[in-house]
Amino acid sequence: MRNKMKAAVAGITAAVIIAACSFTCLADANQWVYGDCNNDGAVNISDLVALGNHINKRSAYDFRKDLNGDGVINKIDYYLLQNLILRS
Ligand SMILES: [Ca+2]
Ligand SMILES: [Ca+2]
Repeated sequence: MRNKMKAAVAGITAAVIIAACSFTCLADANQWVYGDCNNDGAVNISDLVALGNHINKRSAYDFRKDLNGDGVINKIDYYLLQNLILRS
């Protein structure tokens, strides 16, 4: 009974380690900076211009420009980004 318990704990531990490693690898491969609308790795006035152009052209949805994550890209996201840049 104890051997089965030890084997179960070892299996669960291995699964947790593998899952943690996979998550870390995915996080590194998909690094994205909140507010980086033009995907250049920095958050600055260029992102505000990109977001403004996106709103004016009503371009296709892009998760990078949806700062509040409500599924819509609009002036609220623009103000959020504006505040983010002003505070940095
Ligand atoms: Ca950027
Ligand atoms: Ca939004």
